[in-house]
Amino acid sequence: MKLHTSLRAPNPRRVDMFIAEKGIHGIEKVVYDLNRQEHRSASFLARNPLARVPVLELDDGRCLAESRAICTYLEALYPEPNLMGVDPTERAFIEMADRQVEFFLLAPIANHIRHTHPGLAALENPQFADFGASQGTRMLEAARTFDERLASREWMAGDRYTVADITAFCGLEFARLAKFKPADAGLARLAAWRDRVAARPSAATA
Ligand SMILES: N[C@@H](CCC(=O)N[C@@H](CS)C(=O)NCC(=O)O)C(=O)O
Repeated sequence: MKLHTSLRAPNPRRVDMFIAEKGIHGIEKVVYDLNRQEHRSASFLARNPLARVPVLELDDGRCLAESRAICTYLEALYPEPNLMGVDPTERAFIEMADRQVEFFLLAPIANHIRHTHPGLAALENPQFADFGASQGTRMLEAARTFDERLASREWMAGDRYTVADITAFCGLEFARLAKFKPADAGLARLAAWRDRVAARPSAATA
């Protein structure tokens, strides 16, 4: 298998952390420089016409895009340690938590940065500053909601570390580009959770 990916981007990092947590070795990496538009080359578009990384190329040549789909595939191939649930109920609740952090936290963070940060101008053209600012507000609202949620649970999906923690962490770490840190925003539970995730060896992937 080959992972088509890039450095310092939140969705590729989700898959990197997932692979690290699983202890999977031997997946070759092909790294694209997004700022140089390498992911818009004909050879990459043949793998994902939506021009987005990551993409996992299977040994038979088929290409799997979408971070969560890649994680689902790897979870099936490498069931231990389990990160996506062991029975129908747990799987559904972890998926719920993962989708919530993806759509309500990671997405506004990404939109906020893409539309306000000069470093992302090459990818998001044109940038809409007002939209970017409104997404910053959404990011803060979601961060507060997840901070409150962590009053009654240790991890995003409940009492154990799962894929939802990886998704939320990759989003929040990307938010540092916008100088957003849970601790600075007075979100003590989210900050403590972030430090718990950051302490895991898988967080060293970037
Ligand atoms: N829904 C996709 C999103 C992938 C995505 O947006 N990737 C970004 C990097 S984090 C990208 O490829 N950006 C390139 C661009 O915007 O042109 C997933 O979960 O993998």
